[in-house]
Amino acid sequence: MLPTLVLSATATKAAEQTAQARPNILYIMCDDHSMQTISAYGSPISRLAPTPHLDRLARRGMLFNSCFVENSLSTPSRACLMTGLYSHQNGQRQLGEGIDTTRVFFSELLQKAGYTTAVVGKWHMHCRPKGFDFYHILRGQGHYYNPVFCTTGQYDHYKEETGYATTLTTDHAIRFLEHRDKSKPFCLLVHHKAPHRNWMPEEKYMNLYADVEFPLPDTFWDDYATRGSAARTQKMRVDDDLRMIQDLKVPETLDATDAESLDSYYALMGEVNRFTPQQRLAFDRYYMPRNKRLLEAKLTGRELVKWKYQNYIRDYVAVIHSVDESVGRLLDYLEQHDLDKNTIVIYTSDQGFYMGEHGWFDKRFMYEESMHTPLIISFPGHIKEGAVCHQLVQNIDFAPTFLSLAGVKQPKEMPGRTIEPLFAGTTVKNWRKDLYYHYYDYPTYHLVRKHDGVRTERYKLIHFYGKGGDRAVQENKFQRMPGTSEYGTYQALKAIHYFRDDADVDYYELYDLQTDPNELHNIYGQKGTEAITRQLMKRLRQYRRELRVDE
Ligand code: SGN
Ligand code: CA
Repeated sequence: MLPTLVLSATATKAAEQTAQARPNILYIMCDDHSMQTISAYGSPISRLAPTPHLDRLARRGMLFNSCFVENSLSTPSRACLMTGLYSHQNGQRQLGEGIDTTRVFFSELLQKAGYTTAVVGKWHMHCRPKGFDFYHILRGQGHYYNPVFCTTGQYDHYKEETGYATTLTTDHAIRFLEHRDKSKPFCLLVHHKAPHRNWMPEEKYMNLYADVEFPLPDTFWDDYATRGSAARTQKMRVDDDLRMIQDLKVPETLDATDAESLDSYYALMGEVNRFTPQQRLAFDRYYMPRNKRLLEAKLTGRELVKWKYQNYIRDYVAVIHSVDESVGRLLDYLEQHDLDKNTIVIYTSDQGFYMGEHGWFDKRFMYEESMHTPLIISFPGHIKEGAVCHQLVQNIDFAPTFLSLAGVKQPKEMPGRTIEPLFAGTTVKNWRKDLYYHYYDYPTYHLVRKHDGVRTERYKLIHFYGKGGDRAVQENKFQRMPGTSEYGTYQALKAIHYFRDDADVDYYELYDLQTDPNELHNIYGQKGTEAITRQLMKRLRQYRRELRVDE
């Protein structure tokens, strides 16, 4: 027996040494964080609300200018991250039910390969965390203030914690780092709830941007003149769909005779009633005088819309300020514990977000601000400081990247590829030239129609399709299944006649991103576009066929 024991001890030691040579992975993902609000990307909004710690990360590593999601919505995006599969392959097409839990999560493979794995913050999947040694996760969308979390071994048993979600999530991340098994490399996913709607800033930052006037995006007053109906029938407009009470935090506008107004009031009070007296004081101190000024000003028309825009952005970037601080705390921790050299740090979001472009908030569309997502990676010794990458990356690539960093073979069924070759900073020749996108979550909040399409470096072809209202439900598995959250959402929206005017749609749009980066001119069907349209149509059909999208 002795020789075997000796052998296995040696083998364990060797395994530990190889494990230590592999990098730690720190993956930080926000919920709905737009590139427009990260100053490293340089947009006008971000210049007025800078993010010094995210910029520090970018200076230490690589800023990706062309990272895209495959389905711009939270749970589908997370399912894509965990499985490395497109939505139709992992089952998570819509926001509620869907994930095929028989699919392998990359965390399981890393764990088997000797990594200590952890996830903290917003999980937002309709299943238990799989393949994690440690988890400390929020319930569903989570709350900003005094949220409830459940922890390893106690899935679904939630306990309230006093404080702000971003800070608490960071505390739990650091606690994991402190108590982890230090003989193994780690993979830690820090998933913030922030800056998801209704954009509740931390009490000390509520008034941070109170006096800043943000510029309106060039496309703010877009009239959708050249587009099909989907851009017009959505409900995600800053003017009509931002709720005065819940989103803009003006409970004084309550109209108790109106069901939607009451609903919005209860939703805001659901948040406000969670406050400690001190948090409540901070909220009242900022929002009450601001609201008083608004009501006295009796704004109407475009002036009121501009007020909504300013206050939407102010809250959103104040929420980002706490996220940026969290990034700073995590980077400091790595430096102070000599972990910065052998840790790859990845910062991204589950999708992009409209900061008033085309008059919108929210996401879902294949138009740039939503499909495009931030990606910043630092990896000392492997990525040169201050590098920029323009090549096309998609969230199906994250799982393959983590696996290759850990020396694990990529399962055949994962369609993405590791982005490690891009780290060298030179153009990789045999890299992908286009991406496939598919959004399915209709009919539901914001009424964005189903669509799929192809984006190349220069062009974008989108196909909007699907039946209207009730008949669309027949196409969606979970929406017609009583007991599911999809069904519940549908019934609630139907009760307020949300889908009243829906028609069937089936049409294409085409954009030339080089001459029209704001996607204001749909050129589909125009003279001179025949060849490129044919080419993109062919590619789209090829994607659908190869990926077996319709099966
Ligand atoms: C909630 C939000 C929507 C948002 C979805 C999905 N409404 O339903 O505005 O689009 O989440 O967001 S809210 O009034 O409840 O805030 S996602 O990031 O989870 O996909
Ligand atoms: Ca999201």
